[in-house]
Amino acid sequence: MSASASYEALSVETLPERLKGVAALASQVGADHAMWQVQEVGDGNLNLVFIVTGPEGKAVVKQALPYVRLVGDSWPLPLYRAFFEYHALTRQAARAPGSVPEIFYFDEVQALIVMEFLSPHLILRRKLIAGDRVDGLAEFLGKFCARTAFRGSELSMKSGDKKADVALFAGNVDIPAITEALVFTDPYFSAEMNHHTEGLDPVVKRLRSDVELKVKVQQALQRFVSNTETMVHGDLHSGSIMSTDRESRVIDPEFAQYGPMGFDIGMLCANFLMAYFSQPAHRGEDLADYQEWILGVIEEVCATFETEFRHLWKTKRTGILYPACLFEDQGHDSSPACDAVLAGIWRDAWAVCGIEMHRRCLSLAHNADFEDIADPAVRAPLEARNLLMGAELIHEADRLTDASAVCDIARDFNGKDVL
Ligand code: SR1
Ligand code: MG
Repeated sequence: MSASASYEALSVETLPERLKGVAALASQVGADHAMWQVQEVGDGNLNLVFIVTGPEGKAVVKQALPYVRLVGDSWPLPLYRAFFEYHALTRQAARAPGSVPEIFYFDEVQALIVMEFLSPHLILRRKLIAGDRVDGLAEFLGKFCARTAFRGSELSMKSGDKKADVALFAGNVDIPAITEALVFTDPYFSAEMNHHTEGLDPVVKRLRSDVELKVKVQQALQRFVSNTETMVHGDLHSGSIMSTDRESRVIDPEFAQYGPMGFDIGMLCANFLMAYFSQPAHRGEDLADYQEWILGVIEEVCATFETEFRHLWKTKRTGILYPACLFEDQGHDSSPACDAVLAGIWRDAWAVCGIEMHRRCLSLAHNADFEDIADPAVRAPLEARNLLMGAELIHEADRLTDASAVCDIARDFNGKDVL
């Protein structure tokens, strides 16, 4: 495919002919493109995702569409998001080695990335709905969040490099705008694309009339748009993680931007909490055990994040922030400064966590954890627990001591009839 050809969406039929000249793809699957079998497997909200199978192996071809797939061409979306996804993947690979799929090829004009086919990995959200456990999941995710948060900030980066990267990612305008609207704004009024489960009206009314809550959410949005602390994945939910029974990778960073260090871990914990609250509709006898396993993952993700962040603080603090010349070199302990930075991260994280719990039940893009529950009479009370806990997290974000306190709140809501 010529690099100068104008953009054209691929199809199962056209892909072999159009990509036969991409050596990086041929070297993965085999050179004879007549032998390639192509499946389109994209189940996300935005893109085309093809699995190409050839005599020598498999690869994934991900291509952006010029509109939001979930909605259709009435909602145009720039192709340049593939550029930011590609650059985010290269940074995540450098900052948290082994955490993302290997990238073989990027074509900016065609907005496509050829990457490693992960097998036998499945989307984590599907595994959580099925009741599967993943060894090492919490340690992997805690380290991913801590390493990308720390190494994408001036705690680690040279000031000039950080500024250049912030400037580069500032070009990713329309994708973060989706988050600004769908995550931080739409849940709190009757926005056009919103929908929620029948029966939830009293809870929705309560949230939308809570002015203090709306102020706290707007404060979180203000930090999201103006605080360029680190490069965040920007959409780190259980649909952006692929796992086997013992190995995981993070995918899909097209929402990457420079933002608050607590954003990713907050969104991630929200998705585990939604998995937790939805379990009564998915499990039988093993319900209590499995729910406790999920809470254990949340606690371990957060504990690993703290341990890894403190370790990086002690051993890799090479940036302009909290330099050794002001602390260790003068015989002054910098741990209280690290404690204060972590306290700010958790404050942001728990607010984002509550907001994500709201948007997945009230805004446009819901999640399968709840959506797969066919009966609204079963779904609504589970979503209500989730929504009210989300509000408590937003209100209490400054005061929450740690993840075990958050898990205790979840246990409390899980035992209540709130609708
Ligand atoms: C219109 S895009 C809706 C959602 O899908 C993505 O995965 C993000 O979560 C976004 O908010
Ligand atoms: Mg995605």
